[in-house]
Amino acid sequence: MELAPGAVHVPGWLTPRQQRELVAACRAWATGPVPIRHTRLPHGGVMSVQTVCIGWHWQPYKYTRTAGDVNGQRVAEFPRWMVELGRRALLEAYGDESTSTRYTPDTALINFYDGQARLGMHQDKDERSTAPVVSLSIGDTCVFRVGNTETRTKPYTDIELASGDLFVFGGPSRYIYHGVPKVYEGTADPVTGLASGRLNITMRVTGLTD
Ligand code: MD3
Ligand code: FE
Repeated sequence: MELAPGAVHVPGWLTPRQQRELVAACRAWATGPVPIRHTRLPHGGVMSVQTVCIGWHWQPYKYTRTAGDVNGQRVAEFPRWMVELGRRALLEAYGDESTSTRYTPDTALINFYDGQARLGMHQDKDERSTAPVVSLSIGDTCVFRVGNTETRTKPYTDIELASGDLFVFGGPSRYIYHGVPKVYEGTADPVTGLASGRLNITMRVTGLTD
């Protein structure tokens, strides 16, 4: 369903098997060269969400190859299979073969939410590309707040994102304010391999080169 121009939600897009494979891959990245951590914000705050990045490392408010705020190591590479998954996601959401085959995400932010974690309303503006963002959710269901491009406050729409859901944000929705005000703890189906919590993978195009 299209929530706003360019914002397309596809419930249950990932099969249980794909979800299990993604959970396994994310586990390996979470314990890889740059371990998953609570990102520290420049003004002293700490995010309740835990994040690990691949391809490029995001820290507020830039992308680098190495994680200067964690351990200085280079992040794991962005795998080819994830580029293909991103293209299939775009094709599913927009149905446009030529746009999807040109889509080449080079980074993913992998967020892990326990039952208390939240993500405040924000825009994603650190990428130097206007290409769409592909979001995949696994595990506990959450409330996802889709706002507007002008303010971090009303008007907004609250929807639920559940395990296996795909969301693509492109076009006029690329710079929309959005956040995660609540996670419904214990709603995950353990067949995904996640015993508890919520995993969200967002693929992006940084627009950067080395
Ligand atoms: C709309 N993640 O990583 S996914 C983020 O569930 C982020 O972890 C949330 O917001 C999460 O920046 C929401 C949906 C999403 C992701 C990126 C977007 C929506 C977006 C970028 C632009 C517009
Ligand atoms: Fe975001």
